[in-house]
Amino acid sequence: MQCSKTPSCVSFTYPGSLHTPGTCRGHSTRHFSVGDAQPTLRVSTYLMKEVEASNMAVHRPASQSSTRNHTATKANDGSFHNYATVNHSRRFQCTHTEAAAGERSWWQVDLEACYAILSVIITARADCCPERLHDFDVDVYDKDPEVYPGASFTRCYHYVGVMPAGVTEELVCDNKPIVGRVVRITDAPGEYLTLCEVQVMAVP
Ligand SMILES: [Ca+2]
Repeated sequence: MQCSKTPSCVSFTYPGSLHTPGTCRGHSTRHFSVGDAQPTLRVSTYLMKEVEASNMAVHRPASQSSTRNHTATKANDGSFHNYATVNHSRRFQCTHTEAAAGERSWWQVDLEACYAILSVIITARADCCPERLHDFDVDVYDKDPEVYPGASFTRCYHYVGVMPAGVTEELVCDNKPIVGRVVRITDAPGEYLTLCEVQVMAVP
């Protein structure tokens, strides 16, 4: 399935400028230019519906490159616990892949429909080894790259350096909004990938 690249009704809450009022499927809308306030963005015009982005990832199908005891669903279960152990219960709260030299571990979520994706919010592990999550990519696909190897993607964000332990950080997509349905996070080579929660902020 291909996602339409020209959504007629999208909305976001980032800076920009409002233009002519209009309507879209019965909703009051305005044309909205992206890029006026942030000149590094590509300038595009969309017809806006007055809704805010919300997290579309929670409880959607998630998978990862490999599993070291802790499943991919831990990163979109709606829980923001970011410790491997809570009160010494040994109940791991986050995902965990294997690691292999030269291989890039990944985690992904299928939103099960096309959305206009504005940002991805990542909650990092707090109790150990933050250095494993660094220089990673956040990419948006029209279709599941597990099923369609080599599927094209649009890069939402390239994170430079190490994500600090335990933080929850919003990564606003470059050239937003990006229309797609699968969001994949791919770590630097040779690392175990652990994510405690991933929110995909998007609108239909
Ligand atoms: Ca979680």
